[in-house]
Amino acid sequence: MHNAVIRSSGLWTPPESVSNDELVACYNAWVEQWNARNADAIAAGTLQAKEPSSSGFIEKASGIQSRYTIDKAGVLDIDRMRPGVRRRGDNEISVMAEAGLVAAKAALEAAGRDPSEVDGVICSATTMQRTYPCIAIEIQNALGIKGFGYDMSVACSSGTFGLINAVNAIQTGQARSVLLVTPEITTPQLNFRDRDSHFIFGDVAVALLVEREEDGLDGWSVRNMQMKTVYSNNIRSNFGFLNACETPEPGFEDRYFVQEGRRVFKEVCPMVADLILKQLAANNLASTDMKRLWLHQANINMNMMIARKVFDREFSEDEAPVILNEFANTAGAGSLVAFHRHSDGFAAGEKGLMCSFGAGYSVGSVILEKRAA
Ligand code: CO8
Repeated sequence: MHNAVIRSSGLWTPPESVSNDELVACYNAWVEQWNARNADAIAAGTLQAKEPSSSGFIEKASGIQSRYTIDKAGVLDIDRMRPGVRRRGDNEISVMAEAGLVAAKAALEAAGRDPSEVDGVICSATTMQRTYPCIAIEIQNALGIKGFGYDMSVACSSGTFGLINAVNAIQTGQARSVLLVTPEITTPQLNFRDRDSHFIFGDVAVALLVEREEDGLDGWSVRNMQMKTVYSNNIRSNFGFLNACETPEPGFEDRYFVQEGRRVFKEVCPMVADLILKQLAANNLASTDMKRLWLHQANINMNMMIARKVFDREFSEDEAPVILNEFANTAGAGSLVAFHRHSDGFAAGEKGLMCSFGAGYSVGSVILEKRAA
C-alpha cells in the first residue's frame, strides 16, 4: 500500500466570459419576441406569457455573476442561444481533449514533471463528447504518455470520484503517477431558453497530478476518501445514445439538463454535512482541524449552509472559498477549481477538505494534508 499525494493542479478557461447582464438582456429580448409571436394564444389563455429573467435574482439566488463559455456569440445570439462548435475531423483533437490538455500540461509544469513520468490518465466529467475512443486516451496520446487512460462520469462528483480512482491506482501500486483531467464543457447541455436554469453553468477544465508520496517532497497527502450515492431524479438529463432510436423521438428540450432546484437544495445539503461530519469523526478529526473547505460550487447559499453545519459557527471566506461569481457551476470541476485557486497559505501538517455533490445524488469527500510548506 502506497500513500498518494496531489502534487499539483492546472486550469483552462475559455477566453470569453458572459456576464449576468449580457445573458439576461439576450433572454429577455427572446422572451419579448416569443410573447409577441404568441400574443393571440396568450390573450386567449391557451399559452402562458413567459416572465423575464433578472440579474438581481441570479446573483442573490446563486452567487453567480458571470460564466465562461466556449462560444459567447452563439450563447448571446437570440436566434441561436447555444454555443456553436465547429465539427472537427476525426484526425483533429476533440474539444474536450483540447481543453483538458491545457489543464493537464499546466499541472505537469507546476510539478516540474515530464509526461514520460506519468503512467495513466483518467478523464472524469459529467458528459463525454463521444463514446469512444476515450477522451482520456486521446489526451494520453497527445501527451505521449505510455500506460493507460479511461473515461468516467458521476455528474457533479466527477472530479472527486475521479480523484479517488487516481488515488486507488497509486495506493494499490497500479500506477506511480496519474493525471486526473476534468474538462467540463457544460454550456452545450444548458437550455439558455429556460428561465429557471439559463444562468447556472459555465465551461472550464481542471487537472490534478496524483503521485506516490515518496516521489517528491511537496503537495497534499490524501488522508481519507468517502463516496456516497442515493438515487434521485431531481437532477436529470435524458441525453444519450438511444435518443436517435427512441419512439416517440425526443425533442431538443428533452436532451438538456433539468432539475428541481429547491428540492435538490433541501435534500443534498443535509446529506453532505452529515457525510463530512461522520468522515471527520471516523478519522478522529474535528471541523476545527480543517483550515479550509473546497466545496462543490453549485450555489452560494448551499455552500454557506453546508459550511455553517460543518464548522458549527460563522466562518470567513478564506475557510470556504467561493468561485461561483467568476465561473458559475462547473459541474464536476467546481471543488477542484476552488482548490486550484485557493490552496495557498497552508503550513505543513495543516488540513483541508475537498467535497463535491450533485446529480445522482452523489457526494465525494477527500481529506487533504499539506506536506512541505
Ligand atoms: N429571474 C428572475 N426570477 C426568477 C428566475 C430568473 N432567472 N428564475 C426563477 N425566478 C423566480 C421564480 O419564478 C420564483 O418566483 P415566485 O417566488 O414568484 O414563484 C422565485 O424566483 C424563486 O424561484 P426558485 O424557488 O426556483 O429559486 P431558488 O431560490 O430555489 O433558486 C436555484 C434557484 C438557484 C436553482 C436554487 O434552487 C439552487 O441552486 N438549487 C440547488 C441546485 C443544485 O445545486 N443543482 C446542482 C445541479 S448541478 C449537478 O448536479 C451536475 C449536473 C450535471 C451538469 C450538466 C451541465 C449542464
